[in-house]
Amino acid sequence: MGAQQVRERFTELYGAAPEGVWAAPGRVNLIGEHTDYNDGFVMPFALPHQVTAAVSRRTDGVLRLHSADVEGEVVELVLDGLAPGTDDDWTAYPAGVVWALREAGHPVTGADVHLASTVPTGAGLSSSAALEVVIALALDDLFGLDLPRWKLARLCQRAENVYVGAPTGIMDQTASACCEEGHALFLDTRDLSQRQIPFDLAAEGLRLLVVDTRVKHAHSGGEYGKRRAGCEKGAALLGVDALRDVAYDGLDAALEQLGSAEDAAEVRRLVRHIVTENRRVERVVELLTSGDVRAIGPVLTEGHASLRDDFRISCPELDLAVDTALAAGALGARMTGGGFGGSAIALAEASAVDTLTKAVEEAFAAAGHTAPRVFEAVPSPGARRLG
Ligand code: GAF
Repeated sequence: MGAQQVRERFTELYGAAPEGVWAAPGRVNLIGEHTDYNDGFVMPFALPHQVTAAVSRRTDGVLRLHSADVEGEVVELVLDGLAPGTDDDWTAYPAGVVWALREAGHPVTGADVHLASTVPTGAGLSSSAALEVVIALALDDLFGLDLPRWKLARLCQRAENVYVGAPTGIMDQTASACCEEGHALFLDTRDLSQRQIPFDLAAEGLRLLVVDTRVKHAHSGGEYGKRRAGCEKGAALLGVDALRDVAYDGLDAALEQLGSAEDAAEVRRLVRHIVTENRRVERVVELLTSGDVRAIGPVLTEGHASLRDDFRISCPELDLAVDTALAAGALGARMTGGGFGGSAIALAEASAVDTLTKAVEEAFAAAGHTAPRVFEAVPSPGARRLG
């Protein structure tokens, strides 16, 4: 939805024009899955799909929220009453950001907000991070906080971890806050150092397709937390701060150290995924910076096998999307995001896009799955003020 429409709706709802309009995008993760809470590497890029927010300041300690995407009236919350676990619907994300900003000592005294999103929800494309980041950026601007982008991302992550109660890492919020058009973001989640890696698919005659399987996922459910706990157990057993500290060359020794007991098998699989996935991110960075874009395909596909077999977070629809895309000529394909549903991505020659899309749609129909949503992902700008 355009900035003008969001501005007009805000004016209708609140009786005065907003002070400004901001946008923050969803993301696709190219490679580096579940590595972010292991201090590892990730490589997302921003989608053109975004959350747009019209916002004005208030001085009376009240937060008013309205979304074009959710039925219902304006929701009114008192800032002093905001506390983790008190909201269990979409308002927890913006309210959580306000809570996190205030808890960190930033003088936010209230706001009126109207939102509209084009990021599919529950599709593994970071609709919640986009919602958090657009609020954080708007309040940062309006209250003159002047926080660096990485810090806004950290506060949004805190909102999600503590206020909403989802034990996620830092990737999605940083992607939404820091990505740049035409680039993928190589992020070291240990020290948050970043490199913008040029990723201009069109110039190479390539396309990246997203297949939203329409299988909804949620990170506040138990499986994401179980994987995280398993990785932390692996790090503790290996005597390292985080699995990031297990070198690729030392993987065999680490797996041996974990032993072969039945109950060690799961931790061994998790460790193997994280260590090999960090290596895959480095590999993709090397290939992209040397201009060998097509060669990242097999690395992406290898990442899918690791998520399916070692991390065990794929599902039949994601596997079908990946297998069908590969059989129809994709250079590489993998699930993207947290898993247990959501989206897959496929890298393909521009000339193969129609065949591939048709093949995936037909395979889903034949398997009796809900029709997937297939679209092209173009590396787009990160969060910004629109007016
Ligand atoms: C979700 C989480 F929010 C991220 O922090 C990350 O762990 C991702 O799953 C898996 O890579 O999107």
